[in-house]
Amino acid sequence: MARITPRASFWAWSAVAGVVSAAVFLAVAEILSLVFARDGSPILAVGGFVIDIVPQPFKEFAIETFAEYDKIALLVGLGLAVVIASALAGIVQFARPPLGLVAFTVAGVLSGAAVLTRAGATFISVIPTVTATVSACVIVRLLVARLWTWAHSTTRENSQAGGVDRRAFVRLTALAGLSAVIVGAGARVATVATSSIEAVRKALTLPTPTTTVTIPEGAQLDVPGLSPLITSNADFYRVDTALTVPSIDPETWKLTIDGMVGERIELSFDDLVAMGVDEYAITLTCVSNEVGGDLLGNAIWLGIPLRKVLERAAPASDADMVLSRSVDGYTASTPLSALVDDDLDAILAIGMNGEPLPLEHGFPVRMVVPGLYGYVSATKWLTQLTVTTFAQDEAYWTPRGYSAQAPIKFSSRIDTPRPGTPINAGRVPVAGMAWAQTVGIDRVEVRIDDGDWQPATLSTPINKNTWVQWFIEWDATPGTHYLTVRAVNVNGDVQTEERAPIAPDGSSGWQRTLVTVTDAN
Ligand SMILES: Nc1nc2c(c(=O)[nH]1)N[C@H]1C(S)=C(S)[C@@H](COP(=O)(O)O)O[C@H]1N2
Ligand SMILES: [Mo]
Repeated sequence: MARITPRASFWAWSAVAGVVSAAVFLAVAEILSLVFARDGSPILAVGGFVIDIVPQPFKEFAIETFAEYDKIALLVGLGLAVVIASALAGIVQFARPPLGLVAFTVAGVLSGAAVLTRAGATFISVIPTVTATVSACVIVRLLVARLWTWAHSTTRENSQAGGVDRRAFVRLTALAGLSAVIVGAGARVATVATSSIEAVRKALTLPTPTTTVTIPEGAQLDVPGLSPLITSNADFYRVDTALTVPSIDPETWKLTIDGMVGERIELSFDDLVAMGVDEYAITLTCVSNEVGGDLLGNAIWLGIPLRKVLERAAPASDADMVLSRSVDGYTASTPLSALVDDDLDAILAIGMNGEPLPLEHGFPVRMVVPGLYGYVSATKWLTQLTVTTFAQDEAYWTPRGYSAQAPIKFSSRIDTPRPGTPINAGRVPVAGMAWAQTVGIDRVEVRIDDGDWQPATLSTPINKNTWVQWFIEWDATPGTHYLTVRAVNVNGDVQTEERAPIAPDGSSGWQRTLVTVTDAN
């Protein structure tokens, strides 16, 4: 008796053929981009494109939900979309050839377009995608044709031919799938392993600074649960639009200063270092930091004042903005006045806490400007400074719902006790951080429930550009309590109670923490 294969299983197999063809697409694209177009990987290009076009609320949702795993979540989501779409492509190729080929071609064209939107892409960058599209079309056509042969032989009730055709199809599908996985994964691993910039970074010796930062006596309070005064590189927050961290060799790196300048100049890494480096303690803050959030960090940066660097190009007097550009195309708009101000240490940083900049924090050169949110000032993987005007140019986030100019709103936060942690009645330290870059914190006040504002003890500030620590000792009584904190800056301004969301120019309001105190006995 002939064993008739049920119709449904052919649909399932056609879906498998589609997915295997998509795997072939990715494998071919990965191996070719490894060999001759590092920026040609369509999956990364599509991911990068999605990051640039998704509306801001989705980005915020992603950052909130997945935290530092936001990019992995994006890749997993893209992967799922690819599996579903390619399964459908296989099915339509089985049902209505050559619709599957049309689907793969459309996907190929869209991926190619995404590759071309990436900064620095040339027409060579699309060769991997084009070749991959052709390969996927050939494979899906071949596999589905085999599937047809098998489907026909089983309906002819010829069990022997049916078995042979089934084996031929399954064998070819398995072979294509397996080779794709091996080649694709191998190419990706090789790409990562051969990007030797981490080794270059490790081998780099930083120049000795002319002046160093002295941490004053009493700068660091000893309270459990309080953030350290200097944030370690490993714990430093990271925010950027880069799906893969750019690899830049300091040997070939250069900075171009152009636009409204007396002289367009180019500086190598060595030119920059030769200008002399100093240490600067500066607290960097992200505009996406919610009240009480942890998207800020304090580091000792090794760098060169931007005013010295810009001076060489002689900016025009009617310019009012510097558009800084990263190798990956990201841009920030910084007021020219902030970068040439003698009293403000806006720097090009090459070191962070005694090491060359970590790759994810902008290796080899980034900007750090005291008092301005990172998105308008702290360009990582810096490659170009264009002197221009706010009227003429706009930066990455400006058309995406954020202000072109954004000074940091001074603020304060409670690190301990954390909401929800059980507390025993008695003496409880309440402590946290406060920052008012370029101005300085005068005092911090804490309120328990609706009581009076009590002055907190402050740590000795390193300088006006860094955060300070504060603490009070609270005699906690059983029950639930609200702890509220606010800062007063050196100008005498009191931190505003008025709540603002992070868009368009940073959050505001007082942090209020609910804690539950239980009787120790
Ligand atoms: N090239 C590049 N530089 C960038 C960004 C970016 O997306 N790309 N993000 C900026 C933002 S929004 C912030 S808050 C800081 C964060 O710097 P960090 O990741 O070193 O903490 O980098 C800034 N520099
Ligand atoms: Mo940011």
